[in-house]
Amino acid sequence: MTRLSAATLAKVPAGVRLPDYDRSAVTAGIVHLGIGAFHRAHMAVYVDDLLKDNPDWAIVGASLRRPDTKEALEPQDGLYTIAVRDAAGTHPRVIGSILKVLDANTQREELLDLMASPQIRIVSLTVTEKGYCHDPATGKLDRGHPDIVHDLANPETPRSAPGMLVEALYRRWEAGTVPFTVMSCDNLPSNGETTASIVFELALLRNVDFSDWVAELVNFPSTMVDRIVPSTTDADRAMVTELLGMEDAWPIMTEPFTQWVIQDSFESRPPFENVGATMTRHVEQFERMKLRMLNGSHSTMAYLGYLAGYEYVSDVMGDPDFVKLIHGLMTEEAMPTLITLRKDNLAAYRDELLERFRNPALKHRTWQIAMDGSQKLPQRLLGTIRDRLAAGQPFERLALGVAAWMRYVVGIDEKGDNIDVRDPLAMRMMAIAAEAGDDAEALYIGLVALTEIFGGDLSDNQAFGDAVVTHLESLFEIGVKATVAEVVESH
Ligand code: CS2
Repeated sequence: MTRLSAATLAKVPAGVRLPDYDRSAVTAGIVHLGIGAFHRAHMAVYVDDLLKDNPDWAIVGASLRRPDTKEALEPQDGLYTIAVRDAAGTHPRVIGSILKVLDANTQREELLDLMASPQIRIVSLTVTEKGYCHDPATGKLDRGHPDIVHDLANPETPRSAPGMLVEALYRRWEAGTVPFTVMSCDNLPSNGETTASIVFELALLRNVDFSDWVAELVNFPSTMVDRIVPSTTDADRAMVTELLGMEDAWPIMTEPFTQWVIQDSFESRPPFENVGATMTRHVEQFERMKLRMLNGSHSTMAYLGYLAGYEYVSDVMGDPDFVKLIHGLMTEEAMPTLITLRKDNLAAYRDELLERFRNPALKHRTWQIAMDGSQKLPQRLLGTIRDRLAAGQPFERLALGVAAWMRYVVGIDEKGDNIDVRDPLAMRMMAIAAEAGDDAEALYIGLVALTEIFGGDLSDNQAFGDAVVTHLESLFEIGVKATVAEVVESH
């Protein structure tokens, strides 16, 4: 079967939107580390909209872990389809903004050389929470992380994303080239500052003068990124192939909604505001709103929903008790902590989120969201809980989210089947769970001692412990659905 590529693009049926610029005339201005589905449904689409008027801002992507994206996109000359889906239908569009994908493991020199060249003015990242090799509770570099240990010993052949940034910046410093802007697009709190402190610490361990240059000249704008992007399935691939009349090995399914808020602190950039991004000096409040409302709800739905047997977020939204729980979590517990935002804006944001979660065409698996909970909990639920505790206010639903995570990482569901728990701390968490058995208190004590998640403060907090253990006992004794029903009834 014909495959989507530069040569076959003209044969794509009318009705599928195509790049509106001459791809052979665009050049790369951005290197993107972590060329996963999210980036291709988000930033790459904004850049696709930019290229007609700003042809020197295309993207070269790099995959740091697996070569699968490169292998799929290479025969397609970087072209792929995004299928925007909701109840009203599917809208396919071919994206052309990614010129090339490099595999960091086998093409490291080529990648570092490109990152060091003056033509690259932005290096952006979606390497997921764990890709920052940091301590999620404090945001500081984890010097004991195996990839960081490797990169400290072998700075010229780095493996980690922070190590790649530092080596490329070092080469620019040595060559007298102005630095690129580092733009994190991951769901971390203050992602610019967090990245800056990690990169700066690594740079300092490399060379003091170089670290001064980094501190003085490198921009690390924070961003808030938002678009729901489920993993692509074989059925999705078949659907897109049918729509295109030719094969696309790596299409992306996503929703109509998209949002990008960027801290307006750097000059060498394309006019992102012309293609729908919001440039602002106050990105933190958007980030916090999104992490606490969208992602906090997502994680809570993921753990509870998975255990209750709901495969997709839209299934969870079909259960009225779960909807009440999530509505209450946002309205009563998260929104009051977002004091810099107007209440009516927040209520509208909440309602829009509930609508997005309901999207029946988006097969967003609870298992997918459940991944890497140890890296996600701090910014999604624990920060909100800290604020509630400090204000002396209740946080019952948030505590249920944390308890559901603890129940989930035990690795056995309510039917006695194994759960495929994916998390950098999975081995440690499962050992803790094996020791605790179904003793809720022992499980809590074991898990809360992971201070890289809970910090020293929550580990020692009696009110936090009481709230989580009460829910955990209930999850073990009466199960998820009955626990959720009891919690929503009590309000
Ligand atoms: C999700 C996010 O997988 C997850 O953890 O909560 O990927 C979420 O879909 C995005 O942040 C939406 O912008």
